[in-house]
Order: sequence, then structure tokens, then C-alpha cells
Amino acid sequence: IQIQNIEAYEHDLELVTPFKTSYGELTRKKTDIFVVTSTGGIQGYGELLSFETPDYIEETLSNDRHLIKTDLVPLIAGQVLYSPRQVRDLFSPVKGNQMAKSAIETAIWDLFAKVNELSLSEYIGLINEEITVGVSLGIQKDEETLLNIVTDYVNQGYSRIKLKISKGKDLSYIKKIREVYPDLTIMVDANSGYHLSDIDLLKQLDNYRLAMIEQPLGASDFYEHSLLQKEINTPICLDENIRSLNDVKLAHSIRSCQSINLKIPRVGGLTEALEILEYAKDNQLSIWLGGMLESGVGRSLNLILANHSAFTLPGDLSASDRYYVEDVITQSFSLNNGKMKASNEVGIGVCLKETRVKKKKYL
Ligand code: OSB
Ligand code: MG
Repeated sequence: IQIQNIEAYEHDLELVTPFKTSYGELTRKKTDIFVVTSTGGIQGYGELLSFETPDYIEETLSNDRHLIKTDLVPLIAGQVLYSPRQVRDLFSPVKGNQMAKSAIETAIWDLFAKVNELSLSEYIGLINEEITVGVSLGIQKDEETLLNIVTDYVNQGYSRIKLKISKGKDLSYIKKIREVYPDLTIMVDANSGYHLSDIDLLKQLDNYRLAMIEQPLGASDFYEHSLLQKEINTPICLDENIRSLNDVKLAHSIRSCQSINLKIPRVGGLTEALEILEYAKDNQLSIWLGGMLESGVGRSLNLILANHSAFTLPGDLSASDRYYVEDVITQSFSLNNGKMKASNEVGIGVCLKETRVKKKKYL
């Protein structure tokens, strides 16, 4: 196939509740839905997930919009594509900027599945089943507030809870939740809010039977995480610094972590994500699917990939009602006995709502 047209709808979505992390608070999220159209008139959808500010990782939405226009689109315009797996190599002259690449690459996967009249699950070779999922909860003003929120999500059926932590809003919060829920799978995410010098505090995490701590140290660090992992029993999971299969190999070989948070956008798309999953499986490395507060477009894709047999734990993949007041797709994903199921419709299986948001032409 050849790509004839690329456009993006620029949404500004309101979160159901503010999402606070060690680096900041979000009440809304801008998200661009890319629509890639083939010469045959078939459309694929992909979501651009970078944030407005470079506080999670360095990539930003405005830079990505620019880069897609000036650098990525010219690399695929006019090319004859026979597989979505070619896109990663076509984009290889551009270094980094994985989320920008992923927006286009995942749209092209959707497009190829649709051209073949298959669901993306079938196209990749995955079987949709009921998936046990988890929820990621932002930092709260006090322990009691967090406990009420955790209780609400446990009652909804979530069996794996991730708590965002930051310096000063950590041990007392974790202790409170662990006391009330002795058997709950609890993990924590520091979003690189600590330093190696906080080792005495980090060692105390071992008292709470946490499934893991995500990215305690630097957002691009591998070495200090490996030193920390030697000193604590709580498994370390890496998120921010995992941009490629090579990063997973590095982390695994120097023992920076015992688990990987895999996010499709953070590794540049589905081709790289699938290779990482194969590597994790071959090397018995714990891996689970992370989230980027996706709208329905990104979440539908995540839910499809969540069927991969390499995943060892429920992901940050929650029902639609946990995220936005209004979504960009006509369907919604709900929780059924703690589980969610991917769409079996063609491609990623979503219909975009009619919208009056700004539309930008890229090709
Ligand atoms: O660190 O995993 C993270 C959301 C945005 C940016 C970074 C992270 C997160 C989450 C939420 O934890 C996961 C989700 O439910 O989408
Ligand atoms: Mg994280």
C-alpha cells in the first residue's frame, strides 16, 4: 500500500480526577489522533501520547507535532509498504522521539489489519481473552484520602493497584494501604523522584511486600538502579529509561531491574514492543503493560497487545470511566469481574466520534 493522506485531530481531554505524580499534576491531557489514509481509502488510527511538558521524559507534544511534519512524514510519503514492520526502519534516520514515531507506526498497523479485513489481534496472531487489569493512582493529600480511593477501586474489581509516590508521600501511605489490604498486589511508582542517597528510606519499602518499585532513580539511569537493586529486596521495575529492546537487554544484563514496564509509545511503536516481548519471554524477564493515560484509541491498542503471552502481571490498563469525562471513540471499555476484553472488530476496532476539534494536515 501507499499512504495518501495524514491528518491529526487535536483533542484536549478532561481527566475524571486530577493525576498527581512526583513531578507534577495533570487535570487535562492534550492528545492528537492521527488518521493515516491509504491510496485505497482505508484509514488507520494512531495516538500521539507525548505530554505538553518534558517532565515524564524529554519528548513533548509540540516538538513531536513539528518533527512528524518535517522529518517523519517525508520518510514514508511515496513509499510502497508491504508490511507495517517496515516503518521502524524507514524512521531509523530520525534518532529518538519514540512517541512521535509510534503515533504514525501504530496507525499503519491499524491500517494494514483493516486492508486485510482482520482485527489487529488476528493480524498480529494474538487471541483476545478476558484480561486481568490494574489501576495506577495519583498521589493524594493524605493517607485517608488514598485509602478511600483504593477501597473504591478494589470494590470495582481491580486486583492490582499501583500507587504513585514522592518523597514525603511514601512510607506512611504504603503502610496505611498494606494494613487494610494485607493480600492486595501493590506496586509503587516513583517517576524518578529519589536519589541513591535516599537508600535508607528505600530500604524500608521492603517491609510492605510490594510487587515492585517503578523507576525510583534517574529517568535515564541504568547504573545506579543496578546498585540500588543490590541493596533492596523489593524488585525494581524500569519505565522512563526503556526506549528500545537494547535498553531492555542492558537493564537485564547489568541487573538494573527485575521487571519491565512496556509502553508501546515509549518504545516507538508495536514492532519494537513485540520484539521486547519475545526477548522477555525467552529470558524469563517479568514484563507488564504500562499506560500513558491513553484515550480510547491508544487503550484499544494496549488491550489488544495485553493478550501477548509474555506478560507476567496485569498492566496499567483501566476501564474508560477511570480516565476522561469524554473520550474520542464511540465505544467504551468496562471492567467485568476485574477483567477487560479487547475489540474483535477490524483493525484496532474503534470508531472515532464526530468532532469539531482542530484538524491539522500532515500530508
Ligand atoms: O509512570 O507509568 C507512569 C501515566 C502517565 C505518565 C506516566 C505514567 C502514567 C501512569 C498511568 O502511571 C497509567 C495509565 O493508567 O495510563
Ligand atoms: Mg511509571
